Amino acid sequence: MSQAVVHILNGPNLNLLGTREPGIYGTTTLADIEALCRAEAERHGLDLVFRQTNHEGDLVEMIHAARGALGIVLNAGAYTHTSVALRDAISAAGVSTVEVHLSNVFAREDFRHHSYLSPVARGVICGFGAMSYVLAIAALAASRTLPA
Ligand code: CA2
Repeated sequence: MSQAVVHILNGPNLNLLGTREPGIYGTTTLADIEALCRAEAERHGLDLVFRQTNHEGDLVEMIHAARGALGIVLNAGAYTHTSVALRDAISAAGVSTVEVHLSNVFAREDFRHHSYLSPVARGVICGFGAMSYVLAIAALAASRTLPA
């Protein structure tokens, strides 16, 4: 029997992690985060799809492509604060989605305090760096046995 799958989707500029602005985002690269996510997924017997794009429409397509998955872990980057299209895609896909952020967006500029995605997300995890992703995978794994 095939294993449940979780899609980890990353938005704009996250490909630059570890190379710029280490004061805010640290020195961990996106490849490092992928490795941590793969280890966590394996621990829970989950398959993993890990993707990044700088384009809003591509993120919409990636959310559509996750239909039927156990869950999505989504760091939509700056689109979190601007995108009705991503919010509609999450609602339409009907897949349990955990919004994640590396930084504590509530400790930053006011414009980062509002998310178009949070109201349609299953939950939100922010401020734990790469661990935000790992915690989100653990939460989705637990959701297989816990009530919604
Ligand atoms: O904290 C997060 O994970 C964010 O989603 C990161 C976004 C930001 O717009 C959100 O408010 C919070 C920005 C990602 C940009 O990543 C960079 C990485 C290295 C250098 C420059 C940007």
